[in-house]
Amino acid sequence: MTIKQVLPVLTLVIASLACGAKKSEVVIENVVARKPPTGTNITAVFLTLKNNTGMDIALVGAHSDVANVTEVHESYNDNGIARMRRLEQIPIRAGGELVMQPGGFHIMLIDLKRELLENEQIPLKLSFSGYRTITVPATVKTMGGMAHH
Ligand SMILES: [Cu+2]
Repeated sequence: MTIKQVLPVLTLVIASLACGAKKSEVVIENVVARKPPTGTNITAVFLTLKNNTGMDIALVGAHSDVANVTEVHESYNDNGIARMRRLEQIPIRAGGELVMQPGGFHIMLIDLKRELLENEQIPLKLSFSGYRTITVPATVKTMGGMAHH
């Protein structure tokens, strides 16, 4: 076999291994904590979550050691005014995806205990109903315009 013949085979093997590892799992990616503007002690975390468990689950809570209070939030538009509210849970169907992004779902870090540094990784613990608790690293990044609380 030439290298040109081997490479596609290798790629397939690696792809199927990666899929195998993610089977029956909750997969969380792109976990970013917005670097709070100077003088503020509140910020939001965004992420993408894929429910590959084959069961309906729900995100029911979050915790991070860097904040005194961590809440699951949703941004919404109230007659042209951007507001947020706390959610008791966010259901994620079997095979479904939860996208947390500016203007929508997010995790709110309230009353930060210390400054967050650019590119620092902070641990974020996510609690579910129907699934085990997961801790993922959130990378602190400066992000463009989103309304404050
Ligand atoms: Cu919020």
